[in-house]
Amino acid sequence: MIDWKIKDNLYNPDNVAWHGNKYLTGNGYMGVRGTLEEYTKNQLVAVNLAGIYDKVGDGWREPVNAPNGFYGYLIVDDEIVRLPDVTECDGKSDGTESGNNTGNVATVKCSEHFIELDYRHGVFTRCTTFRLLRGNITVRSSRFVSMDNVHVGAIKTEIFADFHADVKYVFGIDADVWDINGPHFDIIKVSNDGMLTVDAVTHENNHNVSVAEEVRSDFPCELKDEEELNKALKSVSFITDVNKVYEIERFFAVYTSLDCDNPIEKAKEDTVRIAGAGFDKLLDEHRSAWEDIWKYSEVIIEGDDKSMEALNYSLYHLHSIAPRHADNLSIAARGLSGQTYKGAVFWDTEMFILDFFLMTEPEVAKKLINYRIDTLEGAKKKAAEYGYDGAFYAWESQEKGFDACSDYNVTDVFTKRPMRTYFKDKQIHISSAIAYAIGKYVEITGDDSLLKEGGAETIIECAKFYYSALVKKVNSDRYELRDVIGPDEYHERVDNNGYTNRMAKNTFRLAVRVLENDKFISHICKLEEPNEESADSEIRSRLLEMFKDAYEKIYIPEPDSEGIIPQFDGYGELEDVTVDEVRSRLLDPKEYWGGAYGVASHTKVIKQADVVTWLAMYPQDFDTKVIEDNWNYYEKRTEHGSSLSACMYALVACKCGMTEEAFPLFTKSATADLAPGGKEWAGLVYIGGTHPASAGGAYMVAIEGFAGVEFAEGKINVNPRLPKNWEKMTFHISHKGTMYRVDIEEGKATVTEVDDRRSLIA
Ligand code: IFM
Repeated sequence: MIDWKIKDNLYNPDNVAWHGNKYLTGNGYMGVRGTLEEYTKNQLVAVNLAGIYDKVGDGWREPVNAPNGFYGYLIVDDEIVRLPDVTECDGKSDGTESGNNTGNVATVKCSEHFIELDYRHGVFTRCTTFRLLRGNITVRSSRFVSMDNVHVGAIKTEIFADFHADVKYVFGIDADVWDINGPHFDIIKVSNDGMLTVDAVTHENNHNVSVAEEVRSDFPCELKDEEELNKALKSVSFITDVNKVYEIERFFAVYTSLDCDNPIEKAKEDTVRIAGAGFDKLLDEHRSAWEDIWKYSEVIIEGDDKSMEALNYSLYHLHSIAPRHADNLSIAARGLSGQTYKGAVFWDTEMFILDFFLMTEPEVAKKLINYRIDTLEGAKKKAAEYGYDGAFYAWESQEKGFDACSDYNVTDVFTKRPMRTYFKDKQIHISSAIAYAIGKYVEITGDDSLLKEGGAETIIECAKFYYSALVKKVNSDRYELRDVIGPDEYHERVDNNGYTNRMAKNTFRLAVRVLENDKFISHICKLEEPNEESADSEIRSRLLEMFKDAYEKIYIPEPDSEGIIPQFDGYGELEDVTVDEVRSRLLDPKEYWGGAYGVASHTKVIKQADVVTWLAMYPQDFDTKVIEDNWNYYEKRTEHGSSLSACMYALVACKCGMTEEAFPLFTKSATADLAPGGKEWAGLVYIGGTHPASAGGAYMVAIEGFAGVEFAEGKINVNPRLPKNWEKMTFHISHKGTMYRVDIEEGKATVTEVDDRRSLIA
């Protein structure tokens, strides 16, 4: 059995960026990177906020990082003690030596250092012993951002030394935050008058981001104000008794003007209250909120602790970024790990993440879809801008459906010039993902309230969009979707991408079902103007006719004479080379493989699962032989350059009974944030972060792939094909308002209704 903890024992400055993601703690409102308290923006510290964005000058619009209330460092015998930072290290430190520091920063030897994450409860711990001239001093701290009250965080720091150390612990709120395209705060008001506070104002929309902080210690010490630019700081000073442990507790609260009218007052109020409660009580409440979350979401795998750890660690990340506190937020492609990918919501949420919440916490799934319903106006605006009808959702969606995707989303490594990319204009499959998600929500939960609350209208608008994008040659009877980009982003502006056409067909199907059901018609407000009843029924008939026709006639590529489904028109004529051959043609390792001149563009090598994503969604479209042949054909030609790729291949492999082939791909998805090696830098731009889609994909593989859970005719079917070491698997599935426990052993599954049902749909 696993202990629900991950730990890194040695200090290596090269891992600072990666560990920031790996050790992330979060509660859906904010994500705190797994960095040390003494770190600053130079080590990519971030308290990343959900749903609040800002733009400065020509930079990309991105989410705002709040001032960091966990900031603190130690001065011993008048010298700052800290680990050498990235810029001071040669990258070879093994945790026993430090680099040379400058100024009044002590040259220290660190004799012991570890960081640990309790991913059952979202608690981050660090412990470092510094070897100084007069003896050893240890700092041990544990911290969390509360799952019980998402605005607050708390940290307990314990300090002890084997000599009489003259200690000053400086702590507070660091408003000099890390920004990729900032600075986002035009005004930063700091105060250490009584309580520590920072009230910052964002550039674009004048949003206030306010943080307040209090300290508690139960030993005699001198409390003083400290001055540093853009930091609200105080210090406590004391002389240590030998080996006596000194505890300092700190509490902070964050509010923005999107949360309430007077965020600074609210932050102060919360801070007084939580400081009064104390660290241990807050920790208990936080832990019990996490236990509630795990009750129906943990997946037990007996016989393979590594897989159980990787899978539940992935689920930890999904829980940490789930917007439980809000009704109109979704999940960004890099979660709450920073500003990468503009903090924007992609198709990742609907196609890779949604299933986990649908099956374990449908209330959250509903919120994620609500974000799309709320941003329908933005999608309609985008469609109109591109000359389409209906709703063309943002490729990189921020608040109100604003598309943050730039026309120049990649910088050429050779010329350093921005390259025209077409993700925003041509990845039209995004709208179909939203319609698909609404359909799936209704199918799995049995709750059609979502359709009445905007879901039906959203489906219709997505169908209208595809209808307006259809192209028909004069002499042909079929409809096509031309000049698109499918999931494989290396091949831009292609015709009839099979995945896109198939997903559009599904959108037409859903729209027909909605229009045929009288129940929803009154909820599809204003099908079109005017909204009189007779006109409405005419419009309804016209839309029905259009969508039925489109459903029947949209062209869906068929397997060729070899059984291979062409990814798009003309794919078969491209150069057939291996992924390694394409890689060997790179002149620079950071060169972009796609676009007009990319090394992969004129070859059959693809970035990520494309046809195979279609097969994962609609295995019923083809017989197993075709699916297997296409899997074998495309897997060889896939770079897996996106973390969205491996899980789709694993899922399809399971559906063909190829468990052995699926297993390493499952592991790759489940360990995307656990194992080293992810892409972190593109030139000087940090592109790393956590990989929620990969985490959600790993869940899909475990539950829908290995365990073989399917929903058909209103029932749960379980056809297990577990990997060879998985002796037993236990998990819960929510279906149509009831929670079920699934136990799999020796190839047999037992599905039991859980007695203590809770209200599954809010
Ligand atoms: O949505 C994905 C896309 O499919 C590949 N590039 C990264 C995006 C965000 O994860």
